[in-house]
Amino acid sequence: MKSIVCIPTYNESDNILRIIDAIHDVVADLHVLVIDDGSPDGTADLVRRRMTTDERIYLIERSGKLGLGTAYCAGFAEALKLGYDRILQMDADFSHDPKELPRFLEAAESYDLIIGSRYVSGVNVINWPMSRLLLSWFANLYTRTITRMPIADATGGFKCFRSDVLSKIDLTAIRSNGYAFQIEMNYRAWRLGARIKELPIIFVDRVSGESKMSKNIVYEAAWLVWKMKLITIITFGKR
Ligand SMILES: Nc1nc2c(ncn2[C@@H]2O[C@H](COP(=O)(O)OP(=O)(O)O)[C@@H](O)[C@H]2O)c(=O)[nH]1
Ligand SMILES: [Mg+2]
Repeated sequence: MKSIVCIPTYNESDNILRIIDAIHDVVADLHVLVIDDGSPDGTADLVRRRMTTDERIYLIERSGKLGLGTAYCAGFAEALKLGYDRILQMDADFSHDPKELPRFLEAAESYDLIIGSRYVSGVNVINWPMSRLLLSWFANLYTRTITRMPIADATGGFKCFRSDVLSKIDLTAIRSNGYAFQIEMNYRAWRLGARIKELPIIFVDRVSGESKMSKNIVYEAAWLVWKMKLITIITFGKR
């Protein structure tokens, strides 16, 4: 089984090499694909330099900040093209603990989509302001209520797809970007009948660098949930 983890980056020069090292300390043969959006802080330069001595690392460089969703899609398409069987995703900022990676890989033996979940056993978020935690928690309640998708944490970004399911999702049709992107991918996988497993994880807010979260990301997700629901009703006549 060939596995790769996609890491989107925008101004992660404080984190990117440290996270790659931390990943390889845990799973030495896990390949890493960084998708950088022309970070002004030189994130891509650091990765490129490291690639000269480490064949486990790949880099996609895009011209500017084109958004998280399209960054993932570019990464997933490349990973599928390169023939990986398990395609993981995580953030560069240590909010997702690389020590969890073996659990994801093990779960991928029996599931098609594994989601690192902050809300599957209580609330496992450290150092977020209460306002952000409440927003995230209610966003998930909202998503679950409208879509009826049985996922406690549909907005998280620590996940693993088996390639057979990922390759059935039309990545070129995906337009959403922030939280909406995570919801849309889960929803599409779920509608395809993917076997989904939520693994409890602890999410720790970043220490270095800045968050790229914005209000628009929340509006986008709020609208997307209805859009997906309506498309499903129109296409399949199902609720
Ligand atoms: N390539 C790319 N990566 C991004 C973009 N926006 C955010 N990221 C990366 O996506 C991950 C999650 O973003 P972050 O700002 O930590 O979001 P938060 O944890 O929700 O506050 C980090 O690795 C960011 O560097 C983007 O527009 N393009
Ligand atoms: Mg973050």
